[in-house]
Amino acid sequence: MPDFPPVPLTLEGSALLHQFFRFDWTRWRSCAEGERRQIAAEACDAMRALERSDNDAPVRTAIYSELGHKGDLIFVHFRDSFEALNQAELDLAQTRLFDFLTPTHSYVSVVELGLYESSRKTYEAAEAKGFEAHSAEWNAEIAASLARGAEAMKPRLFPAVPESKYVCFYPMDRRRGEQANWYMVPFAERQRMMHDHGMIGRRYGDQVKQIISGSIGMDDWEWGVDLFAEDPVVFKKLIYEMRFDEVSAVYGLFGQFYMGIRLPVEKLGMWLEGKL
Ligand code: 76R
Repeated sequence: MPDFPPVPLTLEGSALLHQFFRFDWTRWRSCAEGERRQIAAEACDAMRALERSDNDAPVRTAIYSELGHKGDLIFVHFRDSFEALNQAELDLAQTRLFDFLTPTHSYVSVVELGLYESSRKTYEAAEAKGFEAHSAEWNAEIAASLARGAEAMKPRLFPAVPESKYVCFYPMDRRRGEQANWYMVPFAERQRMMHDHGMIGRRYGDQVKQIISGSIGMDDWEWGVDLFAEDPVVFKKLIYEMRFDEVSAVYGLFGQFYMGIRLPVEKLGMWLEGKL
């Protein structure tokens, strides 16, 4: 087998921020009704601007009503750069509604397409041309291949936030234990396992939209998993089935799970009155 770098090539796209907040219902209810109405109207205007850049533009910030004790509201922001992402965070912080929100969690990551299949082809093609790994010609060959891939994959690298009713988010790692260590597994083995993973996933393709974001060096876990669906039970079925898949069964480590119900901006006012 050719001797190529162990790290698969990846393509990166949108910068992602997930924000999780607890809403201070007690303080909210103690506000005068007129003031509540004003704050809600102002928040809806701010959220409308965050949600889309204009009326016909795709969703770039989505709000979710969070289930369970972990929090009350989830804000998911997709932006073209980390500056734009931070600006969205700052814009939200300028609203008076923000005074009622306490962060419970957040997650920073970047949309990542892992290229196990094409990495091998790219590395092999560079080797066939006689380029030594990490030499100037080799770097140029890899960069050109990645640039072609980024162009072809643009819609997947810079997706809209899917408008599905439910979101499921959780962070995960690949195990680095004494017995099972993903990062010591030969490339071809990992490629095979990722292929099997993709085949299971594909069967759910019409029911679930997955967006994988990488967060190595950005947040506390290695990946963020976003699943979007119209039926929340599909999350359970898909994730359950994947638990039996080698790559999850042996190498998957999971953080906390968060589930939310989509709250289009038009419904934020109702939500603030305690109605979904
Ligand atoms: O992006 C692609 O469609 C290509 C195939 C593919 C890759 C490279 C793919 C397909 N995934 C990829 C990468 Mn995935 N995925 C998860 C989880 O709970 C668990 O056990 C795991 C959490 C789910 C539910 C899921 C769903 N995937 C990854 C990576 C990066 C790892 C790396 O590079 O080492 C992680 C961490 C990860 C985790 N995956 C799919 C799905 C689904 C539904 C698909 C099919 C998508 C489709 O074809 O529409």
